[in-house]
Amino acid sequence: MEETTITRIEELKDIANEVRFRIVDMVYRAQSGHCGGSLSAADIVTALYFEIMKINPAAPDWPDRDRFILSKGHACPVQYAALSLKGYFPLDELGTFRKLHSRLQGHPVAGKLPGIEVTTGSLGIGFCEGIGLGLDAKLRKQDWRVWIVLGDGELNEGAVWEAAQAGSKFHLDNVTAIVDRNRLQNDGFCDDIMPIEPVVEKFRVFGWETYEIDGHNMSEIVRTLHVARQVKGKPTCIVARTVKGKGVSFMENVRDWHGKAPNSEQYEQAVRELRGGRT
Ligand SMILES: Cc1ncc(C[n+]2csc(CCOP(=O)(O)OP(=O)(O)O)c2C)c(N)n1
Ligand SMILES: [Mg+2]
Repeated sequence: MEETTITRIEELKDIANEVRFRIVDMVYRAQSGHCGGSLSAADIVTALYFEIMKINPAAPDWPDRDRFILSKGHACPVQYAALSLKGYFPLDELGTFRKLHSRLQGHPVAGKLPGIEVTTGSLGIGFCEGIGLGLDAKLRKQDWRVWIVLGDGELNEGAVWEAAQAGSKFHLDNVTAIVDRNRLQNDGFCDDIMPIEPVVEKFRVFGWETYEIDGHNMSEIVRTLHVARQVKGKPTCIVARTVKGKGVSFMENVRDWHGKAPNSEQYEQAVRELRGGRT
């Protein structure tokens, strides 16, 4: 199995922090967008783009590339930040987020921006498309993999569970889903809106290999993603315990920060916390 060195883990933590700064900066400049669920997924998305996935920013349509799907499309600032830092498009373009005619719309649009495989935003759909892509790879005997990030509130969508059944029926060991288990959705705590527990057991009885991890522990994330690649005969679900708004103290675990832009004082405080004040 592949190993990631301690030095590399430290580099990945730094990249995740830069991703977090870009998220807050993008939403602040647009005065619109979703900070909370972008920040909670920053460590997971960084590990995927910068350590795990077989991708090439210089050839975004390379046929053998791994496919990444942000099924919780509202959290696209995290994907846009990772894509630009990885070199898919210039960092300056992040400043066009949510502007008219921008390639960086409020939800990811396939075919508009290099690196976006699937249009998402309607919760549940990206996961279903990911299962379809995994089946496509199997039928065509391709060895690329599908990595899907979905929200815990998103699991309220019935279609997720229909697709989960198909994933195990077709033995899609080329599919890994990571649930960003931040316990919040936009209207409140998942436990109050529509509880999903016992979520790990649910995926297990649906025929998936399951893991539960700390979604902010970079070495645990990377190690588990490496392990997921080795699973044979069934898809893998990693339930990652996270904090919504992670990294910006006043956003952490606060429902309001699901889809709100910081004002200038809040932005400055966030930049101090994430970057010691450097913009
Ligand atoms: C089908 C569908 N229903 C409702 C919404 C509106 N909506 C946008 S985000 C969201 C909450 C999602 O919560 P979760 O999946 O937990 O995301 P996160 O906490 O990671 O932001 C809802 C209900 C939507 N985008 N799609
Ligand atoms: Mg959530």
